[in-house]
Amino acid sequence: MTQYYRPLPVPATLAPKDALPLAGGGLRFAEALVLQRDCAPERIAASEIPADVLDRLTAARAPILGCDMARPHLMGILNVTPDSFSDGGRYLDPTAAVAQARALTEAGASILDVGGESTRPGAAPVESDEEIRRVEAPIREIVSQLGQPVSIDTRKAAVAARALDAGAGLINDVSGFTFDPELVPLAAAHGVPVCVMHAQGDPQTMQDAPRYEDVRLDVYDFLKARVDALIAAGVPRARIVVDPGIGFGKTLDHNLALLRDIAVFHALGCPVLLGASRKRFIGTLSGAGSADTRVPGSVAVALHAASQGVQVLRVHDVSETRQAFALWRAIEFGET
Ligand code: HH2
Repeated sequence: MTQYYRPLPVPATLAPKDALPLAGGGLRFAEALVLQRDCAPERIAASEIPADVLDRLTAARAPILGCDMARPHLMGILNVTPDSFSDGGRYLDPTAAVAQARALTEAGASILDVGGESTRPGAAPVESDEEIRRVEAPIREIVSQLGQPVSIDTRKAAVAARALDAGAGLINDVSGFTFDPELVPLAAAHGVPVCVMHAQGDPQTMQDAPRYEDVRLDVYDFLKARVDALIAAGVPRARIVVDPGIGFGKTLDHNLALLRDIAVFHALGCPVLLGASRKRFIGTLSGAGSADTRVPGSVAVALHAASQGVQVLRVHDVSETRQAFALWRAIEFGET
């Protein structure tokens, strides 16, 4: 039976002397949980983890778009769509999009994630031409006016190609590079980093009845297979970011299980990205009905993820999340 290793991270100030660095960052771990299908987790010393897994858990990650992966970064969300669940219709005009990009940058976003197709549950697909029309001008303007790293949130090679030409530097695909067979070769040919996200089903039907044997381990296996496929196609591990895909074909319990054990994904040897901002499960748990009232819950999830060593947090509320991170890092790491 396959074993999966979920490190138990603590800040360096609280770690025992023999603790190891988690992904080359400021967190340490001296113990891990062994997760197995149909078995209770077992707690072991880090020294009992197989050497190849331990190497991937501890190795420093290469920078992504110039961002040092030894500390957490905020990826600001910029949806140039009429129908995104939180910011739909607000940034369709390129001038408004650039103004929001500037605000997100000033608030502390390291990367701006620009998307032209909503992938919220039930969303209808968008033709490539329309998606290109939405994202191309804003990306060109953001890169030329702000010089800020941009990722393109798309499932389509035609859209990604035009976005890269306009200055985007990372391809973020919520289908985990399974939707368009041309997207992997494009990423390899351009030598750009990618974010490979797990989703079960497509946006129109994914929330109908998602099912897993063990959501954490099923998602891990999917991401591992996609990382292996990307490496085989010429995208090295150092350029791959992994994301468990909160809300994409997941129930409330699935989302919570993934968040609780998110540190297991460090064993893939890639930076981990999390996108939970303002999503429906936060409303379900807190009673916050509209997306824009889910900021406190979103910040709580981002802080939890950062405490587990997640390197990139995809958020709408950059300023609020940054403030929470500043306090957390001052208390736990003595950074003032
Ligand atoms: N979530 C959304 C879109 N893109 N990309 C990654 N890597 N991870 C995510 O969790 C993720 C994502 C959905 O959120 P949003 O963009 O705010 O809404 P919409 O899909 O309605 O545009």
